Amino acid sequence: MPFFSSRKTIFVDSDVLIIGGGFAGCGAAYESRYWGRELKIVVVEKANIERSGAVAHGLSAINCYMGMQWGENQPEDHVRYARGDLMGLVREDLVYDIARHVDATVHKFEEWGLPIMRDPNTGRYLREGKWQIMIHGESYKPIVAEAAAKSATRVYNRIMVTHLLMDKARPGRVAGAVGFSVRDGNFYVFRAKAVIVAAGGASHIYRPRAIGEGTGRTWYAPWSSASAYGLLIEAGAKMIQMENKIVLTRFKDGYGPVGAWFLLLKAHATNAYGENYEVSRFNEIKSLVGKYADIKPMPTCLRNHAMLEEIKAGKGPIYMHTQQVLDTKEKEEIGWEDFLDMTIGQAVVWASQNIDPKERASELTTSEPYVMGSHATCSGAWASGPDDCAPGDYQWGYNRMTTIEGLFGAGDTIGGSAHKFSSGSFTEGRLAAKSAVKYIMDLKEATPQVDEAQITKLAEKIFKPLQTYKVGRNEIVAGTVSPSYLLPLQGLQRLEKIMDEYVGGYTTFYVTNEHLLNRGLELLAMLREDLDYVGAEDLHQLQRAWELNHRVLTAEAVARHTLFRQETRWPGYYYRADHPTLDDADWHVFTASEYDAKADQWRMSKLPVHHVIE
Ligand code: SFD
Ligand code: AMP
Repeated sequence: MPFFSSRKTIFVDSDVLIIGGGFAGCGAAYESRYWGRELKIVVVEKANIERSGAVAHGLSAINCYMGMQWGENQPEDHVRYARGDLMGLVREDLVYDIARHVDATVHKFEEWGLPIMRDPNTGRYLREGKWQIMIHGESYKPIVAEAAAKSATRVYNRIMVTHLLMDKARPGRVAGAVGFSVRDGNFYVFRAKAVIVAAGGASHIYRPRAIGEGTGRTWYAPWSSASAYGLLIEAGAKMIQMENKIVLTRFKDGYGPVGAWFLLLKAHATNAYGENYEVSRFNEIKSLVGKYADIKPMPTCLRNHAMLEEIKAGKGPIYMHTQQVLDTKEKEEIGWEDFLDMTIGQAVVWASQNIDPKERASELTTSEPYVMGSHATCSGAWASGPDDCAPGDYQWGYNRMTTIEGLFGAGDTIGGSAHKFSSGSFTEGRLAAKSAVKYIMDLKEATPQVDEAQITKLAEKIFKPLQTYKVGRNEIVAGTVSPSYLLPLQGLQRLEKIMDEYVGGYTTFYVTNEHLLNRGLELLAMLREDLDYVGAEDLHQLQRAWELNHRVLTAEAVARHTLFRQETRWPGYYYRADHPTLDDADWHVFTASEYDAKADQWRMSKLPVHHVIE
């Protein structure tokens, strides 16, 4: 094993190990220190926490803020909102838990230097909408990361975590994680008493609309590579709602978000003939989803659905009428800053296509699907809830602990609680950390034992793509097609094509059925076999290889859950053409899966949806 034996193995012991220093990871680091003054708290991050994760480039709004100090909203209201938007299915205990603590998080952000816009008339935070507030957020991530860096004992940047480790003595318990440095190629073994996975959601599971050199342009960050799910699935954690992928309505080509335009600037969208399609299609939507069509505001998936039907009917392009609302200098500034803070590419589209938003409308379209746990969607791990408000069967230990002992999660990692966004993800990181520290204190045990033989085997596996490339490269004189390996990018493109064509991507208008899904699963199985032959030219490509592994495992979970749920619960996110309507009698439930890596088998089940808020 030449590629492994020539590398240094570095062992790092900690009390709390946080995988991923994005929003949830930063929250976890901050709160671990608060409750565990003497503990060794380690953050391991594949990029650099100063500018990593979905918020790397900044944001222009905080989308989850109650405003309880001004009596604006109560946590119960937020549960009703998230439940309605997700067509009835959320973990109300988890949503409530975040909602009751999220304001305190936002106040911390302001204290740490985040400029939050104020309404000059009231002095309160400037509302974008009922739940959202506007920020000058280009430096949102560095501000939040600084607090995390000061809290952690040590932050290990540029280390890609590839696998979780289990306790040698107690196989159901987590013991740490392994990964490699993307800079010097050293192999890292992290041993910890409790692990918090906060490794973000997934883009590039589905073929993006952008092509060629623009392929990296997606709405969710291209570096959100499904590790939160891949790591957990491989370890056998129970996952839920993996079929609940999200499709976003976005400004065409730049993927600029629409919230500030609809809610703050009060712009409206029409088809090419000036018709308000959400109004004209209401009765049709009602016949599809019944009472769910009456929810206010109209659930995100149904808004997508109305738009998709217009496009299919040949009434596109769909236009956001920016020109009707930018009637003052202040509004024009807000419009531009919305993109410059968060999605600079959209401002570039305007500049490069001679679009002055105060002169003419801009096109909207729907994105490719993403897998996330923090937006208007809730894929992720099944987690134990808070002890004061979770129903009995939602509670088996510590808050936010997954079905694996000692393994916690937050942000995109945790399923069932939609509408957390940046502030809610940080808050959930805090909640997970508080209970992880309690778990460690209660346990009073030494660091779990890891299996040396397992570690050596993993190391060989992790570095194998470098060897595969080095040997196989000799068989070709030019180009990238080799008889002995496939490159990470080739694997990624194959994955995206399978998911797009068989599991409801944009080229099929998000439609799939049992036959397509079964064929997709066959093709995914072949892709998984081929992952043993990925070749990596350098450490950067080695990271791509492991990101691909996490994406493929996540994609399989998505396909299996989509096959399992025999209804169309979220038209506009995806359609089961063979079960075209919503079916509350059989499917007012969470879908769950557990993967047994040794046997390579998936177990699917239903879990009850309890309504704890009226
Ligand atoms: O409007 C490993 N989001 C928005 N949230 C808001 O509050 N307001 C907005 O305005 C938002 N908008 C928005 C948003 C995201 C994006 C991309 C755009 C616009 C263009 C959503 C939030 O960003 C999101 O909810 C949170 O960031 C989720 O937090 P978290 O912690 O679950 O994910 P993360 O921040 O991406 O962090 C993950 C970290 O893990 C690292 N990582 N490290 C080591 N090993 C591995 N294998 C790893 N895999 C991943 C990552 O590098 C990262 O640091 S709007 O459009 O909705
Ligand atoms: P977006 O910019 O699309 O990510 O949206 C930001 C926030 O506004 C999220 O909380 C969305 O759910 C919400 N939102 C966006 N568009 C609308 C709309 N037309 N009606 C109600 N809420 C919306």
